Amino acid sequence: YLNGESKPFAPTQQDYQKVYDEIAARLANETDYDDGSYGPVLVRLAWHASGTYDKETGTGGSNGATMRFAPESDHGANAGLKQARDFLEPVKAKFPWITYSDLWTLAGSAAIQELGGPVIPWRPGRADKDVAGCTPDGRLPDAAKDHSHIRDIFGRMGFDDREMVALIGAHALGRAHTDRSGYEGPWNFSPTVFTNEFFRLLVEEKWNKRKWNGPAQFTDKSTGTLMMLPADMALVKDKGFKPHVERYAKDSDVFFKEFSDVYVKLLELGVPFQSKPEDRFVFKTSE
Ligand code: DDH
Repeated sequence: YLNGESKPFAPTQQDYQKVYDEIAARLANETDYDDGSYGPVLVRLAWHASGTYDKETGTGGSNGATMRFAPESDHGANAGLKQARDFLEPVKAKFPWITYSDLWTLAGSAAIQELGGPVIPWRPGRADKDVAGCTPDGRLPDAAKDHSHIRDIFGRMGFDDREMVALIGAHALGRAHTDRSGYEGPWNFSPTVFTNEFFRLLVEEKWNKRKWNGPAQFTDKSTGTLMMLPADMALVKDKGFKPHVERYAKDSDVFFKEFSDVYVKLLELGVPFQSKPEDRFVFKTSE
């Protein structure tokens, strides 16, 4: 067996907490990256691993970690996520009993908590698949598109309007990179802290089309240093989405609660758990 003992190793919540702690320690130590944290790109890895889910066919989702393989690793939407996968390799080496699918989703949960976000209860149960499990290209959202595209993509995963808006609030974290998506810049001034700033700025700031040679994106009138994607702006143009943007802009607690619920749901799409929802672990955040 993997742990060198004669009985099969059945990891407990404590064992998974050790994995969490290792990820948290690496996040604290590896600050020579982007805005000082790998956290945002870990959140995106967990999302892109999960967001391929199709409720009709039951295919895709976090169960499989098929982004390890081409063609899925080469899908345009996944550009840059090798940084996140490589960041987690030493964790996998230290805890070889965890599947990549569990590790990537646990890392998403850990990153949100370590960056000051809500608790993201998590449970194990994902198995890795081989290259044959790769999902077709085109299942993740296209930033150049509008509200109807967002509803198509997230509707296919089984989410409603409120859940779609809450999920996209993850754009409080991180930034766009010209060498990955072609877009450029952070959504707010604290891209390594989980907040409701994305929504507040979406509502309160004036956003103009950026004048540049890159893809169409928006920039804030006040400083010209922040950005919104066309798909972000769709959230304030659409009647079904906008009320939720306004609720989250006004009330950070409500956003944290609703984000936690929907991110948990995202990470569990299509996973054949033996455990029950009430068996989820709540990990201790580092000091
Ligand atoms: Fe996103 N996202 N995302 N996103 N996303 C990008 C970065 C990050 C879209 C497009 C982009 C979600 C939804 C959408 C994060 C989390 C989440 C980038 C920039 C693009 C483009 C990539 C780059 O250049 O590095 C679109 C379109 C949608 C949509 O819904 C219509 C959701 C649901 C999440 C989530 O986590 C639940 C995070 C975090 C980042 C920052 C990554 C980084 O490296 O920093």
